Order: sequence, then C-alpha cells, then structure tokens
Amino acid sequence: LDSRMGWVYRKPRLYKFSTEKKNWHESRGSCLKLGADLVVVNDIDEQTFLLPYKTFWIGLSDTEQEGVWKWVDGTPQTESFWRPGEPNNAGNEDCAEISRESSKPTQAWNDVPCSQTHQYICEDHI
Ligand code: 2F8
Ligand code: CA
Repeated sequence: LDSRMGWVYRKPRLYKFSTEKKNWHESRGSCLKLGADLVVVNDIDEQTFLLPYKTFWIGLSDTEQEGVWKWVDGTPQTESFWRPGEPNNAGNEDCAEISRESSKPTQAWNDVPCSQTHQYICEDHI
C-alpha cells in the first residue's frame, strides 16, 4: 500500500505527480525506479484529466532526431496538444513539459531544454 501512496487512479492507469524537481532524464529515471515511466498522453480526455496549473515533465522528446517527437513507450506523437507556436526549439529544446495556459487550456505542451528542472508525472499500468 505504501508504494501506491500519492498515486491517483484513472482507469486503466495510475499517475503520480512528483513534488520534487529534476531534469527530464533524471525524472524519467525516478519513474522507472517506481516501475512506471513518464506519462504518455494518448487522447484529449487524458490530457484534460492531467492538466496541471504548474509545469510538469511528460514522456515526450525529440532527442533522437530533431523535430521527430516520440513518447517514452516508443510510439510517435500523433495527438497534438502543443501550445500555439510550439514546439519551436527555441534554443535546443528537446523535451516536453505540460502546463495549463489560460487562453487555450488544453493546448498545454511546450518544448524546453531537457536540462531544466521541473516536477514530473509518472504513469503506471495497474
Ligand atoms: O514564448 C514561448 C517560449 O518561452 C520561453 O522562451 C522565451 C520558453 N523557454 C524556456 O522555458 C527555456 C520557450 O520554450 C517557449 O517556446
Ligand atoms: Ca518551446
């Protein structure tokens, strides 16, 4: 039970919003250590459910090939919830964060440098 404290359930997955801040790769490592991974956002319902008021890492990056965004589970990014004008790679920005924005709330992703430290969202299969 202790290992599931702080996780929220939304069928069919569990999510954990970290309180600590780490860079993208260390954040992913922390999720993996919990038997989970950074969150993969598959549709607008999941996006809406997750939408945080501050910045969290999600499991999306274009580190392998610039401009080719991939989820940590290997699937290509098809559903698009980027903020208007993003991703813009404004200075080597290869990792995606999610943060609610007032004008178009669900358009919440932005690419930023992977070395930034942010809170992060882990996702686990139950
Ligand atoms: O205007 C959007 C733009 O804002 C910042 O750059 C000025 C962000 N950079 C960082 O957070 C480091 C960009 O990612 C974002 O596109
Ligand atoms: Ca950006």
